[in-house]
Amino acid sequence: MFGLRRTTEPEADRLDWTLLRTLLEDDGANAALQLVYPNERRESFLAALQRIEPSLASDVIAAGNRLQSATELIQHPVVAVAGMLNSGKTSLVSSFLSRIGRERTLRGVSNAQGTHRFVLWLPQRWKAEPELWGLLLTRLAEALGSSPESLGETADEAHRQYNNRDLDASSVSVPLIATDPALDDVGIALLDCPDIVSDASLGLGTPEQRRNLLGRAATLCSAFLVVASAEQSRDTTLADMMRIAGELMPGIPRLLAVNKIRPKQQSAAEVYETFLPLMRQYQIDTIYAAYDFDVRGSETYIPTKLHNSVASPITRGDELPIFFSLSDNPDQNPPNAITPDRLLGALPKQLDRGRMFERFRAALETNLRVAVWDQARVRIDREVSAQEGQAKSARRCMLDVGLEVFAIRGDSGEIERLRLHQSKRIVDQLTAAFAMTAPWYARWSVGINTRYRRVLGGAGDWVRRWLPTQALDDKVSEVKGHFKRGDYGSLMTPERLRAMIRQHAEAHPIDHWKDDSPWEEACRTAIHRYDRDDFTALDPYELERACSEMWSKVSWAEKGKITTIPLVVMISTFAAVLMLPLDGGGTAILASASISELLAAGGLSAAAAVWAGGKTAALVEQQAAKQQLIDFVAVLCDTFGVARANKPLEIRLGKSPTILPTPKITLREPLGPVLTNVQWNTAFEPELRRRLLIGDGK
Ligand SMILES: Nc1nc2c(ncn2[C@@H]2O[C@H](COP(=O)(O)OP(=O)(O)OP(=O)(O)O)[C@@H](O)[C@H]2O)c(=O)[nH]1
Ligand SMILES: [Mg+2]
Repeated sequence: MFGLRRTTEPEADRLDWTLLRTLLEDDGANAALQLVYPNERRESFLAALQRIEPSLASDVIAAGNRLQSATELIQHPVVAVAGMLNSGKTSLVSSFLSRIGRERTLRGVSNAQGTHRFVLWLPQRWKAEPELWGLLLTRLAEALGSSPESLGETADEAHRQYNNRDLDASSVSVPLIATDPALDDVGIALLDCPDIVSDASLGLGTPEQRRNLLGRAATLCSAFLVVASAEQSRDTTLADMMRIAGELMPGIPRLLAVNKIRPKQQSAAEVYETFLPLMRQYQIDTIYAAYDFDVRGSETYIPTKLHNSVASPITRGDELPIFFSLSDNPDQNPPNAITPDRLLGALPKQLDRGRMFERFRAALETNLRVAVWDQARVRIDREVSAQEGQAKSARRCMLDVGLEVFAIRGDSGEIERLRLHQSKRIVDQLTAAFAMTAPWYARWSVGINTRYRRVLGGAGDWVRRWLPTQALDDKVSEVKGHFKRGDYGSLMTPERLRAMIRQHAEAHPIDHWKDDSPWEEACRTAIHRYDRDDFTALDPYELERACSEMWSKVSWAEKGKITTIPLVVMISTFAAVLMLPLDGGGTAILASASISELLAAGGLSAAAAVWAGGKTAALVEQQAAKQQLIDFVAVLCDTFGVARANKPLEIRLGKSPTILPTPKITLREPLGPVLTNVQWNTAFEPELRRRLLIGDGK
């Protein structure tokens, strides 16, 4: 799951939480994320997680702290004693305690004797070391989410706490702690857990809540002992518990204690057989068993004389089960003699502390790796992809709007060519180029003189000075009529832009813009910005060539007289386009049209046809139109708070795919809601793998 990890040299292979945490909190060169839009900055892994899903951030930190403190608690293992309802968990724990300790535990079959809190029994000696004690309490509180409470010294007080009599369901998570001198020599702590099936109607926590708590408590424990009674081998809760232990603390030893065996009903060998499948499925290290002390005939089977634990001996009156490890060889189980080392009481002495700790630490490392790599990283990645997806959708919407404005489509909807935004600059260029290249007989009617060729840069002024007002007025209303009716070109107002965005957003949503976002203002601003910032120009040399070609094709000689279209009509058409926004009562109008559409709108259909067929004309016009289209899309993205695409967009123009140029128009501030664009910092992942000790082959 985590690629190749060397298992030799354990020291070198240890996951260092302090080192890892530094990386997770780095918001500099090794930061996890780069926020590229609206402002470039870096964000650390933990900060991003905190922003996206705070609970995962706490999980990561908790898993890290657990690993850290485990190292400090290396010599002080805790064994969880969990299991089925009434199976004898508390009895098993009691068997390790002194007589006084046993009296403080609460045992019994009725609910009034049930364990409804987590009770951690610790060697008394541990309390004498304040630093150790503090660490233990902190860990316990961290694991269960509440600070522990001391178990009462008197039996009555302790029983009330065990049974959670005076409190409510929420205190299931407040652990109880007690010390016992009998555990000093045992050298381990025992965590007596409540069952995980108790009915929620008792007001003592739902099974769900208890299961969850057991999982959290499991992270404290370097071994897991599950208790069941002999007839519970097929109970699914038992398998559940084994699974919880395995999933939450992978690799730590799992032991099974089968209680209340009745010799008349089952032999030890049969018990072994019955639990064998469970043992195999969950890699249970050892099965312990205890005969029911309360039934006639058990006496010969219970190994009472072998008691070797430092705890008080268990005698018949104590009503405590005596567990011994089951052998797969029937001859080596009671009533035949067993050796003292097979008693559960001998287990703590036999545990290989070094090995146990290695497994414990490995489990906590795995948990930390899962929390960081499988959960947190995946969650952040999901967020990054979701944002990228949203940005893509929004950009696509903007491109479609742009195409609706700029594209001239054929019958089957394919894009034949692109229109030009008829900016002042473009119109001036057209006026100048057509005027400069016009033959003398076309120019004659406006008295244009070759002298003007050099000064035609300011065509607008020239137009105003030379064109008769009436002719211009007529042309304006004619051209405007065509644009308005949609015969030629397109006129865009803020209202139309808004309608277009809404319509295209149905297929490609702009999720970050809501109904109450400032649509009107944004649409007005976008049009205004584009009109002001669009400096696209036609290639002057190519334009001149295209114009000359056109003039040569529209002029002809007939009966000795040379005929051509009058330049004055053409120029007044161009001038009319510039008047459109003014005539609309404001500047928030964009007129776009191809040059041939423009000529046609001015009534110059012959010129329109010739221009449309010209190769140079198409080239010079399309080049500028592509730039204008992508600049328009960029302005929409800027205004609506979407990062511009980081690679060129592609459209189908005619029959072939065409890569659009990159936008040149000035980048401006977003005007309403913004879709932040976040990306992984490429330097981060290799470093994270290194610190998590994950190979590259994942
Ligand atoms: N007959 C018999 N009773 C046993 C044996 N072991 C435990 N008990 C009894 O079973 C009852 C339940 O034992 P507990 O130790 O309280 O069981 P528990 O698993 O802690 O129970 P909860 O905490 O309520 O889930 C007590 O009355 C014990 O005395 C046994 O081997 N034989
Ligand atoms: Mg109990």
